[in-house]
Amino acid sequence: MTSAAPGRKIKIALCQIAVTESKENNISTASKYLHEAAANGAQIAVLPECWNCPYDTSCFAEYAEKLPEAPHAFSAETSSGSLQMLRTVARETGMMVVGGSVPERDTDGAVYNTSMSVDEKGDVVAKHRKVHLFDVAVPGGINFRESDALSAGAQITAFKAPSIDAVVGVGICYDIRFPELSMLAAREHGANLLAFPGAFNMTTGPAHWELLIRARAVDNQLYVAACSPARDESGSGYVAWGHSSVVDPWGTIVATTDEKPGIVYADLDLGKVEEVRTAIPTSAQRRNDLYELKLVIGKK
Ligand SMILES: *[C@@H]1O[C@H](CO)[C@@H](O)[C@H](O)[C@H]1NC(C)=O
Ligand SMILES: *[C@@H]1O[C@H](CO)[C@@H](O)[C@H](O)[C@H]1NC(C)=O
Ligand SMILES: CC(=O)N[C@H]1CO[C@H](CO)[C@@H](O)[C@@H]1O
Repeated sequence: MTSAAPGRKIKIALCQIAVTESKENNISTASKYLHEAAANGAQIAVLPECWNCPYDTSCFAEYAEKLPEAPHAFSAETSSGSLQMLRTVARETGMMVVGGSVPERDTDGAVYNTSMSVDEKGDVVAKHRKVHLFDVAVPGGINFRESDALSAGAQITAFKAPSIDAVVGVGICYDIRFPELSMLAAREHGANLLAFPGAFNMTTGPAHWELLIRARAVDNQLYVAACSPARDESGSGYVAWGHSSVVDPWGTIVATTDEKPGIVYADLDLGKVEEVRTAIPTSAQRRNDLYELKLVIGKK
């Protein structure tokens, strides 16, 4: 388990960008936000879910790109324009980036909702394919089936970020509703920070967004950073709640925002993770003789 020196602060930035139908423009917007975050001293930045593409299952296949497996060393050329931007900006600025999520097309044609994380050298250090797909059919209400357009990932994802003393767990949106994923990132991988690119809507946002971020932070005693796209009420598309937020291991909201485009900054004191875990030692007092939680696949 990583333990940062007490008082060791790192700066995180959540880029709450407005996503439009033009992939090229979205890529250049994200690049602009990331440069601004780095110029303001962020050591790690998070992009929203689905930051290069409208959040609409009919768009996923069209916008999907081929993405390499992690780890993958920096190279000046990558077939994915979205990933190339992430790794170029990371390398130029020396800032780590949890690259939100984008639609990924696998060699067999399957499309995944995938988050690429790159370190400050531009190397891909983690790739998370959304594990829990969002399928709902409310009688007389909404009908949204991600599994019509996407395939599910099969791994819990976390990566070591030695330059900031962090182990970062990554989940995408709906993944935050499944406490097991966060618990395993914390317990099996030693995460002290969880990053969730997410796009809750105008019903689930006010009801559950903050609650779930705080819940995952408290039950795992670590930092949680959740990054949403900005709200766009101009068209017929998906309306995101916004409110990108960072919560500390005590459950306190350390930084948040409204629905507008912008960057949320927070100073994380990773020493606080150990402090809270010592004060309320739930991790040492588990009754593993009564219950069990274990990774079935994918332990690294
Ligand atoms: C990933 O899944 C979410 C639903 O939680 C969806 O809104 C989003 O558009 C998907 N993103 C991509 C890039 O496929
Ligand atoms: C948001 O999603 C929930 C859960 O699927 C659904 O019940 C609700 O109607 C949606 N709200 C809006 C405003 O689309
Ligand atoms: C936030 C932002 O600047 N988004 C850009 C995404 O791309 C569109 C064009 O399709 C621009 O108009 C937006 O400004």
